[in-house]
Amino acid sequence: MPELPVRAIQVLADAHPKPSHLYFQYGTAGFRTLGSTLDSVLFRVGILAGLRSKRLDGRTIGVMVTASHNPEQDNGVKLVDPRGEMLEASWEVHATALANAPSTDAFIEAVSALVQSARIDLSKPARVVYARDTRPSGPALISALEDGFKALGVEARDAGVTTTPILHYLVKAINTKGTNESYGDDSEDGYYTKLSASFKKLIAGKATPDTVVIDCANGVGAIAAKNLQAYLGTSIPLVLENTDTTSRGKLNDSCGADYVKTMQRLPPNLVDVMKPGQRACSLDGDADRLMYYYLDERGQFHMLDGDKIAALVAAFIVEQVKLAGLESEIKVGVVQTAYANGASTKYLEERLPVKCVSTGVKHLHHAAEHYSIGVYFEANGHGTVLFSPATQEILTKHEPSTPAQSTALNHLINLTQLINQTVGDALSDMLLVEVVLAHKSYSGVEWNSLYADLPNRLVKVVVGDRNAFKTEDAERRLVNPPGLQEKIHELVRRYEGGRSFVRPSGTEDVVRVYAEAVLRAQADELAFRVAGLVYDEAGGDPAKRPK
Ligand code: G16
Repeated sequence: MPELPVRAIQVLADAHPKPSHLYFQYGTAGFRTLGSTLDSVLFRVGILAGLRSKRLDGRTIGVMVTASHNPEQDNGVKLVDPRGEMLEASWEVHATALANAPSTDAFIEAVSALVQSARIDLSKPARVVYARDTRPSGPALISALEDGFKALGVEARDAGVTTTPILHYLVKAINTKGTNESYGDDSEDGYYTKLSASFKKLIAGKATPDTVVIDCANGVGAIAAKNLQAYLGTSIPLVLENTDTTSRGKLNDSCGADYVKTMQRLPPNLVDVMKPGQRACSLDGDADRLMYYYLDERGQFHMLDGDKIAALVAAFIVEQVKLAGLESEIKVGVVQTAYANGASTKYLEERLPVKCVSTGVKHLHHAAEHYSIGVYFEANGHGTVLFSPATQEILTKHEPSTPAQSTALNHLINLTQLINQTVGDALSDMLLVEVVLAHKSYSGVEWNSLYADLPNRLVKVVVGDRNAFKTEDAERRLVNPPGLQEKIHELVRRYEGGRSFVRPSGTEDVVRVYAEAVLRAQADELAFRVAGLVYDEAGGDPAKRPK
């Protein structure tokens, strides 16, 4: 039985010491904090990824180095399991334990303990594919990660600078290669070919979509969008904005999906670019989130967020399932989080089953797997559609009895190719939205009028210890600090259509407060009053109280 390469780990681990004063937590989207503090974490994740692969008989694990929508100085790392999904929850605990071992010796002990407890056969191969976004701290962190691979003897494939969804695609494509579940060629070319070919089939015979402006957040999405544009050719005119991936300080700065969603306004530099009625969308820093919007004739901004995307896409899929004559066999459902606008939940619940789960793609993804076709989107624009294996089989075997059924069946099959089912993918989702709009002959205006959003406000509160805030019921109720939920209830009752909840962020050191109400001023007031309660509870400085 081979032993752990203790000596190699020791030498290299000593070169990547853990900062003694920091605690790292594998949260909603992996480890995420200031890039300059993550060197030891990346080294250790290199080893952890190798062990995970050995545990899974040498299947390929993905490692993505990114901090997505966070500021440029942040960075992070997340692991991707063989089917292209987020790391299994039980291993998040191992990740946190390894990252926090205080010394090289303690780290080696933690690794040995993991090998024993998870019954890892060290004779198995370890295979990893890894990538990073465009952050300046990326190259140094990648080299720490590579030292981790070296220490354990991992066969590592460098996917270079690419988007999170492309890395997820590669992981699944590598692990399904040569099987009858093949997800596509395991290369970026395979990804672009799959998306563009299915898009072209889906819009064949429809009017060419109007020009779409894409705000690339000055991140890696700019590179991928440019590549995709070449594959799409003239099938859809795209104008790429915020594509500066090299100047310091530009990433996610006054642009990108998170800026648009939280500020509820256009990135300032698009003001002169967009024409009335024209559709535009924003990607985030690693291109897994998508936010659509347009300006009306009066120049007023209208946002089409993840909830609106879910409504548009779910209704279209339900319609195609019916047209294909598969209504009794294929059940479509939607998964949302507490951030979903109340109006969207009402709209969807009148049409199909809807489930609410905690924030974090992994929660939505798992819940969506329970439907034949599960549509999941977070309001922030992160989401996708999952077709269960049984559904995919029905689609390939079903024999349509009319030409109309045959057309709808082909649309559904092409959708399974267009949609990146491993994780939310801004570029794949953008093409999906454009397909549905082309089929329905909708502009942004018709899409937006599916339902009217309740005015809402999201506020961040900086507190001493966000872990003091604990929630239940899919984060809709606070159980700690004691008594605070009652005070929130008391406030909410005074607002017509009022709803508010408080939860600790898993990616930033803040507590988030969401509120909605029938009137804009009331939603704002409710959010700031609840934020005030949170701030007081956390013993914050009265001078910095949210107002
Ligand atoms: C990540 C997660 C999302 C989550 C978001 C915000 O997104 O993948 O599921 O909604 O963080 O999480 P929190 O409110 O806990 O900070 P991304 O795009 O940053 O990877």
